[in-house]
Amino acid sequence: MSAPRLALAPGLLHVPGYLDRDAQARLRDAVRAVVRAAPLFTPRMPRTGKPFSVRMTNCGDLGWVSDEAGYRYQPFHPATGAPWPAMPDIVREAWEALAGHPHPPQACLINWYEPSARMGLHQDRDEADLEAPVVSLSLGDTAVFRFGGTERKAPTRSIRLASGDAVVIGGASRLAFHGVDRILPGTATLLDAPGRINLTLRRVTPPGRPDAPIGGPP
Ligand code: MD3
Ligand code: FE
Repeated sequence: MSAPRLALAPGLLHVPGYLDRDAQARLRDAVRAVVRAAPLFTPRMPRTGKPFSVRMTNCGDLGWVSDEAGYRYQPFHPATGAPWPAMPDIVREAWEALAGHPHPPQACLINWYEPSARMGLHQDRDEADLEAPVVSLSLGDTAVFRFGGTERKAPTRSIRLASGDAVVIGGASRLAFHGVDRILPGTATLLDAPGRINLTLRRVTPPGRPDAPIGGPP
């Protein structure tokens, strides 16, 4: 039995309950192991240095980081300098099942939202390979998520992303503006603390061009 897939917009697929409870627990445990090796860090806004309310870490060959110097992908943790931990099997399997893309993911960004955390409306455009989709997996408390069009002024829609949900963002939606308006604490029992984990799986460099410039100052 495969979970129903709901097309929210061209190229934008929501798969509610993609991970059953057992798979959610496996993924939660895998995230805990990543966080032990690569502690959560607080990213800062380019130029201003204003801290994000979301804390982050990564696994896989490349990880997304942000500080006064800009947004970028890099192969090491910004605080420890260690290479990012390997991507867990369950993360790779989700990409295989959902991405419909011939190359494996290079980066898995792990976002931790405490109940007060938000993510403002933005586009994901720090990847040199915009042909590949982004795959998102949610764990823990439900998020009120907003997305719009490829221009900031386009109208937006609100959806809820619950524990176990997957979203595939590709095609005409790959550069859609999106953000997290709020977390609904107490909507899940998976985690020890109220809050939400989101993983985003990505290709970063175009195939065959492993040294293509990635990210950099905006
Ligand atoms: C794009 N993360 O890390 S998941 C990010 O829930 C980020 O933590 C969000 O945006 C999070 O850059 C979103 C990926 C996602 C989900 C739905 C979308 C991206 C989307 C709908 C439209 C466009
Ligand atoms: Fe994003």
